[in-house]
Amino acid sequence: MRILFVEPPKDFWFIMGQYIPPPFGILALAGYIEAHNDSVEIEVVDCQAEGLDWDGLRRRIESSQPDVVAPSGLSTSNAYVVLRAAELTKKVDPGIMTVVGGQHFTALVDEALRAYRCIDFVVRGEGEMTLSELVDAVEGRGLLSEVKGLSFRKGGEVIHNPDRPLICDLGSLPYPGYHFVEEHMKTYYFALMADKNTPFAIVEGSRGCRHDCSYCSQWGFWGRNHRAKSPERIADEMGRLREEYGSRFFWLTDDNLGLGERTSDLCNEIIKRDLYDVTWFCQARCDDIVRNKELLPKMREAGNTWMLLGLDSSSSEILRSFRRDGIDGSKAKGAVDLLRENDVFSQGTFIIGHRSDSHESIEALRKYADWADPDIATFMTLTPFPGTDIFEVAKRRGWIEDWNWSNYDMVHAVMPTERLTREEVQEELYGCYDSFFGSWPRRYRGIMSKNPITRRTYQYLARQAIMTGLRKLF
Ligand code: B12
Repeated sequence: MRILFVEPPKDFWFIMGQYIPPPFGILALAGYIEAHNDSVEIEVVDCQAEGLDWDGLRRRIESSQPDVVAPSGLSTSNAYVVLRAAELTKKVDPGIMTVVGGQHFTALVDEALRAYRCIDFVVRGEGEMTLSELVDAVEGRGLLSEVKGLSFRKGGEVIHNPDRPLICDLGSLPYPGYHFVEEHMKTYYFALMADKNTPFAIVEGSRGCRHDCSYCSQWGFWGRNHRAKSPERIADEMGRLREEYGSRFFWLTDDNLGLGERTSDLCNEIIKRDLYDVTWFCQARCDDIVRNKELLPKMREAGNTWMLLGLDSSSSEILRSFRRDGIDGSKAKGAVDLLRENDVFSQGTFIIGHRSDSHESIEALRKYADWADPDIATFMTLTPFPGTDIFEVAKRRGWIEDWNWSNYDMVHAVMPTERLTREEVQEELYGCYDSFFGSWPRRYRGIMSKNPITRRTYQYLARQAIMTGLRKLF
């Protein structure tokens, strides 16, 4: 059997500048299938890295003649490109099996299988074992009805097999299949976070999160039990990527690195391996940063140059309704200051469009962002991702005005608030970027900064790339 994993052509998220990311989700799956399904031949086509459009992808499917096409899921905003890849596959040959997965199709599995005949199978939740057993069943070594985590159509009916328990030990997973995209490894880059000439790779440190922020689809998908790879394993993955492909900038996928002993051990491992020229990005909570401030110099020494912090809101009611216990103004400001003292670039994210938001409350948020003063602020609209509590409430109460999944990228407003129309929320988002980055002292400080990341980021902003992108949304 031959499986073609596909990263379809799609737009990049302009807020973060220019980048080409490795399609980590399907590389993890490809690595697992290679290790567990001897009979399978694997190919990965990455349309971003190869510069392929839809016609190019059609030609690749034709020439590869796969038995199965499996497009990468990632986010709700990619739902249509996944469907388009499945549809294209069926046009090339209706006999090719299509399998989709990831957060969006897991949350809306029933609707997806009923509405889109181009999808044969949905793998719900964690993909590795379910896909592997699906392959076995299709090859006659098992029954479809016994593959946990699988949904499909049978006759006129949609069948949902029972859920699959999560893999207990992430260390048991094979190394991700980066060798399937070996020829592109020098093509992957993240211009702002490293630079265009620094090969970029994604390293998965853990799955799941112990927190349960109401807008986040992660904890519902992976569960609240946080499963982590060991520090040795993570550093080994970094080391191998460095050695085999020259990767020197890593994005750690952990939703919350949870600064503490594990992070300290990870830094020790990186330092021990003498990965002196690598840098890395992570996401962390500001309360953890403040609590573990003594760890920051070691993190910087180990190459951590950029940290993303969810600062969210200045309103304690909104923070409470997001279930952001432990986050407040003093932690936010404290964390940003500590990162600056330790020469780590801080990206603070803020959310507008809560049901209670008004022009005044968003103005207060702008002032808060200005005061907290992260190196960059990323303002986002509250987006009801399927699978979240917010989605369920918003759907039930009829708040969602825009059902175009491509717009679920947190820069399109898809819901109004009690006091603002959807268009006003969108206009306010523009106002937030304009107020933060329009500040001349901040721009001057950025462009003149000694820190190359800060300089690069503000040069990108100075070219008005974000503002132009945002304006085009109207
Ligand atoms: C790295 C990352 C990025 C990178 C790019 C990654 C890439 N590969 O292209 C960048 C920075 C570019 C990015 C951009 C965006 N991202 Co992002 N990103 C992540 C992050 C941190 C890690 C993704 C990852 O590799 N995870 C590990 C892999 C193994 O998990 P996975 O992809 O889910 O795949 C597993 C299963 O889902 C399933 N599966 C997935 N696809 C498929 C397909 C098949 C066929 C099968 C069988 C199974 C399957 O099997 C896999 C193995 O178990 C996640 C958070 C997280 N920790 O996962 C957010 C996350 C995916 N991003 C998110 C969002 C919203 C975005 C953006 C819209 C921007 C934004 N506002 O943040 C853009 C969209 C860009 C675009 N056009 O694609 C949200 C998605 C929420 C949602 N429900 O839609 C997440 C969950 C963050 C969050 N906490 O909310 N992102």
